Amino acid sequence: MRHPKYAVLTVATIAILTIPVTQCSAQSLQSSGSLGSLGSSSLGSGSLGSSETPTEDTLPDLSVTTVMEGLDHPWDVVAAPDGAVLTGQRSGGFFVRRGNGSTGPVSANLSDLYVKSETGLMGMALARDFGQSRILYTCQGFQGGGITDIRIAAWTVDAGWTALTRTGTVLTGIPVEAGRHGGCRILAAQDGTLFVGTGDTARPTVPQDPTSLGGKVLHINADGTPAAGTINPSSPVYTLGHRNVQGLAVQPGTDRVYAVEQGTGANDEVNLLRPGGNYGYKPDRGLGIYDESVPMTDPIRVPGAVEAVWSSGNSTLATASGAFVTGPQWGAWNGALVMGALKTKKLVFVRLSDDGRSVDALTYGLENQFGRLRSVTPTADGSLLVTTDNGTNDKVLLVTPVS
Ligand SMILES: [Ca+2]
Repeated sequence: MRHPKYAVLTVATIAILTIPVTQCSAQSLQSSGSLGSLGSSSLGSGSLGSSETPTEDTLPDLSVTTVMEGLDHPWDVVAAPDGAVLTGQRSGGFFVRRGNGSTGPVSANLSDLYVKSETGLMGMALARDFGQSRILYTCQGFQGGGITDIRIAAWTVDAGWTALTRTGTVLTGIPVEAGRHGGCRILAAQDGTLFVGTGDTARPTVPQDPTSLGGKVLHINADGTPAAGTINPSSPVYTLGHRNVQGLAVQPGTDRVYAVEQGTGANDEVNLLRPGGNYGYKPDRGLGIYDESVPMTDPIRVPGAVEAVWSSGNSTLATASGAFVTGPQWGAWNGALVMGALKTKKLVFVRLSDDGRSVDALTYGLENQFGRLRSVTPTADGSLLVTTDNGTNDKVLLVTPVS
């Protein structure tokens, strides 16, 4: 019998939709309703252990503003210190809303962008010293000179947010096949290093192959060399045994790095990363076959596999990103990890235990209000930027809790 450790909580609601972008018309949104349709089978990981007393911690009402719209699969979004918000479409093209409110494209040479299926222009991160350096990193499909891979590019952007200029290639050789499970998330750590979450390209041996950069979390210096603490000093592989890492976040006030993966037919995962950890995905049970019936974490076939901090149980939500929300405006959810969910079209908030190794509470926001939700990025004032992934009139949203 399964006993989800976290509570089934009172509904999160959306209160207000304000539209600053010229073409929009205001509309009111209704409450997202009861979570009653989500039984415990949808909510929990049996690995979380004993039940505990449900809490009644309600997520604050969420005010939602459209920052940009009319986009095609904006994968990631970053918030700059000058108030600019930049997104990139998976199919190519950067778009900005500047601090002065003006919006528009940002020119960039993406002539070598490889776009196929889930792969294209994906993760973005501002360098920690962006205010001085104006450096942006992207993770993108590449095709040129007979090579097709996924790589990390470095760019600088001008003060007026009109043009991105490619300054170099930080890392090459992240594998790509037909585009499925291409990853790819970039996390700029406080010390200037980069964590990179990659996908396994839907090939059976990639996640457990220490020589492949697919199905891994990589840790590199800004020049692309392996950061200290990787499994092999000559390799950027930091952790292995992943399916498709699409969320990476550092917990504020700690040095804990969490990774978010989409499950197969079950068990989306939140994982607490530790150097050298093997997270137990091994889809090579049949020779040459990508066997997605294997567990997301398989301690039998992967001895020592690191169990997930949280998993979604018998179904998947399709968690595609992760970030921590901070500030008293989030009430009882101050400090929670939030994930964008594609299939189930909502934000998923989980509150971690003090030791960071389990989840104490879970709730949802924006359910079925804006379609599939891809990325979540905190802003300096504690709000949350969210990208939609619907393929038609996609948006960047600004989500602010209302006390
Ligand atoms: Ca796992």
